[in-house]
Amino acid sequence: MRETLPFATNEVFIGGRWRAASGGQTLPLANPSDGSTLAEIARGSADDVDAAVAAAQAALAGDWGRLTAAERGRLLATMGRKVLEHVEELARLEALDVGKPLKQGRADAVALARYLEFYGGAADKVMGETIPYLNGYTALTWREPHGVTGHIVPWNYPMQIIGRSVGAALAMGNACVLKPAEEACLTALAFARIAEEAGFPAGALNVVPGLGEEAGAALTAHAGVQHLSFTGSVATGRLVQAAAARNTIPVTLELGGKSPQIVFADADLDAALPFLVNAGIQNAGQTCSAASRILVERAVFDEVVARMAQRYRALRVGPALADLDVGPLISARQHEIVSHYLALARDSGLQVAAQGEIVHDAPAGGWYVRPTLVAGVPDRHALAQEEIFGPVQVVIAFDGEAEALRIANGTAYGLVAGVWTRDGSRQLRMARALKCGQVFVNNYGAGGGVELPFGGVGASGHGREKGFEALYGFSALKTVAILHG
Ligand code: TXE
Repeated sequence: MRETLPFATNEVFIGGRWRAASGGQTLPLANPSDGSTLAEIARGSADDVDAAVAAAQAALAGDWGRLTAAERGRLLATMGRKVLEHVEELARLEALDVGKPLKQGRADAVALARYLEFYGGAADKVMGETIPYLNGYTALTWREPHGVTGHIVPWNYPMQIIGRSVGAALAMGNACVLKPAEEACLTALAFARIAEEAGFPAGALNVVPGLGEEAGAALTAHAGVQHLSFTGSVATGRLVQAAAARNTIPVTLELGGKSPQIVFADADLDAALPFLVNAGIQNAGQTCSAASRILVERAVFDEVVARMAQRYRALRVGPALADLDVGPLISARQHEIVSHYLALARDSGLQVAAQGEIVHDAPAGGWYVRPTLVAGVPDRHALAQEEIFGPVQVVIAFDGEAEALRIANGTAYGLVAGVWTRDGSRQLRMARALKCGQVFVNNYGAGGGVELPFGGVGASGHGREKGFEALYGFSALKTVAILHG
């Protein structure tokens, strides 16, 4: 179904101007809820990336570079207020584009506003130090922007990921070139329009939609870029890191995970149950920090599986605007990947404990899958090791703390973990021993936590975004030692 969109979608935004991509080419943007074409977007080229980097450099040398930290913060705060005024419009765009239920789109728009408020408020609070040094010296540090920062964003949470990376980079005074995903980039374009309205100087933010191997690769290879921030797959993350190495620039990689929630027998199961399931099916499981593995102590294994299964059977899957529990997957390719794992579960004789239902009037062309709970999965099985990126959770039994840790730490990834136990000493022991970037105790924040530093270890990547910590990542520390006698 053709939807009416509030602005022209087939342009790049460079140096404060909207125009067609340099080659004049466009790409179709699919609507995951019915497979139709939602819009045409610009197919940005290497020439467009060149122009965007030049515009960012000009902004740094000009009006943008001259602003004080407080002025940058005020612009971000203004943008945050404008996002809040446009929550419904942004939520609808994100829902149509990504296929997520409207309520999730709304939550993402509010999270974007929070990032802008947070980084707006933080912009003028990044302090240096004075360092006791030799007699006759004053030594001090301050933080400077890297310069031009490149931001490669995936399709699963465009608003949130733009907020956490571009928001922090702008707060520190960098000029940004944003390459949204070819599968979903409407809210990246809306973000640029809101930045314009808020009064950001031309070139502070540039948006070049296009294919990963074209605009994306051109941005990562560009010698005029001083920092790269990438969220996406492990395979592409490695390419981005290799490109960054060729230009010897820092790179932040957030590459997803296979995050566990660990349920001990003494846990408050009533409190845990909603978190166990929601963190697996939120955004149709297409969440970097999805809790795709549920590890359960054997004494309560059957009870937890039965109670999770009950919730799964109540899940309704349908088009984004119907605003049910779960929407479609982003693309035919993602549908194939998830279907492959479901077939593998059947072929390996694994026990499907429960599935949700696709509503009978879901459009035939949409990429829907039934949310699926698979119980009693051996911890070395592919379903328990590989990121599926769909509404599929595996439940694994364990005996005691040591085995829980061995299984939890036993994948290539290490992004987030959840621990459910009433034992305070165990909470701390587990939090210390888990190999990952974030641990939630008696709660779990899939995709959330504007204030909380976030990032992975191992195949989940490195560098930290979100929270105050991101401001350090998006700046370089300079030390100054003055001999004054
Ligand atoms: O990722 P890609 P895809 C995982 C998830 C999913 C798989 C594949 O498991 O099934 O990755 O998804 C840009 N140089 N995650 O194919 O390719 C691309 O245009 C520079 C987890 O969508 O990594 C897009 O903007 N850029 C993840 C972005 O990279 C390139 C979220 C992500 O695309 C490029 C998404 C190149 N050569 C997928 N090739 C998470 N961590 O949350 C592509 N891109």
